[in-house]
Amino acid sequence: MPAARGPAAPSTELLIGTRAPRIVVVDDEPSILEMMRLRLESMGATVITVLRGADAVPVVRAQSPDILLLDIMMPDMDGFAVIRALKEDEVTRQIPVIFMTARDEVDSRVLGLDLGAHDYVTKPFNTIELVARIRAALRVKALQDELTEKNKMLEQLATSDPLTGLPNRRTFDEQVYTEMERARRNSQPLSCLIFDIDDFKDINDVHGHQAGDEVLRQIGRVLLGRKRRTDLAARYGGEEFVWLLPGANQQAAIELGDWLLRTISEMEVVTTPVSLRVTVSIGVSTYEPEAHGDVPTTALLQHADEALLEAKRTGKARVVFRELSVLPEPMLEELGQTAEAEADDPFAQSPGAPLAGPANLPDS
Ligand code: GH3
Ligand code: MG
Ligand code: MG
Repeated sequence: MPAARGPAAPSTELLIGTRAPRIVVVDDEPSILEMMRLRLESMGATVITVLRGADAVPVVRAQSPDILLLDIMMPDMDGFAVIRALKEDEVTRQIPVIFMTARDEVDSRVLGLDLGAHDYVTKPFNTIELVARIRAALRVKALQDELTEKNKMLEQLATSDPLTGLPNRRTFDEQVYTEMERARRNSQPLSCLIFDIDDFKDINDVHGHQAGDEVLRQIGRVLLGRKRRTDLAARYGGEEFVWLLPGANQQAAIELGDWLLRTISEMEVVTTPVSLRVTVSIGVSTYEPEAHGDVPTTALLQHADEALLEAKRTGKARVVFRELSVLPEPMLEELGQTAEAEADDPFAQSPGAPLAGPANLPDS
């Protein structure tokens, strides 16, 4: 469909910096398409022409042009229907649309603008006016793209940890909620590992903060290298990490905890002037929807954290599993309210929640 031929010496009137803008032109009249192609290509644009209204949406989706020039009156699918479809789609919503209409009707212009068109031009075209309007639309598109890019960066900053590149606590707290819901719906287990570097303060004190940072980065790489696509591994706090395992039952989670314990303790962290070794303490808990029913969203992490404290208390460098407690209905309600009130602190101990005894694991 697109043809890359152009006149020998194209002008640069439409260039965005040094980039040729991509323009899709939709019209049911072949002679108009051809004329637009020649004109716009001669000004430095890359032009894709579409003869049928019904083809416009898929072509725009596939080509993601900088702007769309759209005829209104077309037999199979008119321009209004096309713009409606484009505005409904997240991916194509931002692309500025300029309506082209032969008719001098105010009504259809108004409707077009109301449907989200950026502008309109009237056939037959005055070239100078056409170019000015296209340039204005391209400027808007460039600003929008810049804004989208910046928003992406802000989103990245707000949701991930710059040192390790892992998602941060905020992301984890949001995701754990979704994953608990999903586990419940699908009657699938959901496990959680939370671990903390042992005596990390000493490492900073003895070897310096840079060395400590390198330990954190290397642990981040271990997690990124091993985690499954559906897992969520995050840096939860200073030297604390969490790993959420959809589909993993108690046994699978404990095995992974053992693997993590071994891998980290065998890992050599190369820093100048020395290489270091660290150990971690790991707390594990598993939510089995069929056994535990509706528990508060915070319960899984809370029990894993209890297990982590237990691991620290009993000598560090170990994995401890803690069974999620099954609560009678009235207590659940109470706990539900408590969990909501203390949503900011998922570690908050809920009053009156009896916890099952820790099931300690064979040392590895
Ligand atoms: P425990 O075995 O009980 O966990 O003892 P610990 O020394 O690891 O724990 P503590 O809470 O006393 O100290 C944690 C240390 O982690 C203190 C803090 O300065 C350090 N830390 C937190 N965030 C970072 C970081 O981003 N980089 C570095 N280098 N250190 C950090
Ligand atoms: Mg027409
Ligand atoms: Mg620590």
